Amino acid sequence: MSTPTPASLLAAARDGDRAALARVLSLVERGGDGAREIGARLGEPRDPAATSRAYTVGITGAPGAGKSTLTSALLTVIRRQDQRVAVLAVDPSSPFTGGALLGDRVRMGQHDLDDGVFIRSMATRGHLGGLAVATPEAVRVLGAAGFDWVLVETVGVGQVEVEVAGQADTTVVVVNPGWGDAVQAAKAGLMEIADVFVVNKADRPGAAEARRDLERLLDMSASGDWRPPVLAAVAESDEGVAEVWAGVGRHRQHLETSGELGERRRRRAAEEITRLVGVRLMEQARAATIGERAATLAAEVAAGRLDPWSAADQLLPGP
Ligand SMILES: Nc1nc2c(ncn2[C@@H]2O[C@H](COP(=O)(O)OP(=O)(O)O)[C@@H](O)[C@H]2O)c(=O)[nH]1
Ligand SMILES: [Mg+2]
Repeated sequence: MSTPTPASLLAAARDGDRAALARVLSLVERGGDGAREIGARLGEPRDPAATSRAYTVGITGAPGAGKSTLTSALLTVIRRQDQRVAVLAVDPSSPFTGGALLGDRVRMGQHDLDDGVFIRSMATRGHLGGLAVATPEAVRVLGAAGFDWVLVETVGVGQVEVEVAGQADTTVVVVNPGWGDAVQAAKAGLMEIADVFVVNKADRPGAAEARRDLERLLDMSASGDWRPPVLAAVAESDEGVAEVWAGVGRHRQHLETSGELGERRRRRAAEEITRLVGVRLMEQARAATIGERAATLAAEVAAGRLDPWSAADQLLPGP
């Protein structure tokens, strides 16, 4: 049997073939030529509306905050509204298929049999650009495959993770009760990207204080005409989860009526292009600086016979 081409896999994924969809996402994750071909094919959709159809919701916060539990609970709410939803779990430390969800077999069992739900863990494959490059492409693939919503779970620590989290249309930041969680979130840069705050594990002491801390931080930092609501939830028992989804809906409506959604997406597209140009330049830099000639120049610089600027000029002339 011949290997299917990226184009034929994408066509099958668009027609609802879940195995093909999984393989397309693997290509996107791996980067390189396969990812490039998928990207180009997505740019020429049979149905021009198809690729921009999915609305993305980022769900971010510290490890253990309850992001996967909340995401899983949201799936139920979204399915009740008869919308199709995909999850990208970009959390290398806890794959979505493990941990929280294995402890919740009944609920996930339902989703497993449901072709309106698609769940996928994404991992870095070590290629340049990694997740920051692969995630938006994966979201487009899922949009083309007919999902109305894509929930992207990411850990909100580290620059790349916060960058990925900020790529969503609406970003939900999950914190927990307990001294300093709100402050930690602020330090990680999450105040800037949060559209909705959720104090999850509100069954534990300190939830009211955590909400107050966040409101105070918002008093200092919030600007513009959307102030992120600060909601409480117990994701484990579905408490407050419908309200979280309603908060996301209000934010979406705000973005759509103000025209900011288009603006956000254009800004993200510009960032994505910049990132791809950066990857290309890094590839050129790597290609130019390996090999015998580079090694000879390095020896010259080490011996003090050449300055590093001139060596760089010889390998890759500047503008
Ligand atoms: N007490 C309590 N525990 C929760 C709640 N939501 C999630 N958990 C637990 O917190 C742990 C981490 O949850 P998980 O969803 O994997 O967190 P993630 O790392 O942010 O995805 C799991 O043991 C969950 O069962 C909640 O609302 N209350
Ligand atoms: Mg998780």
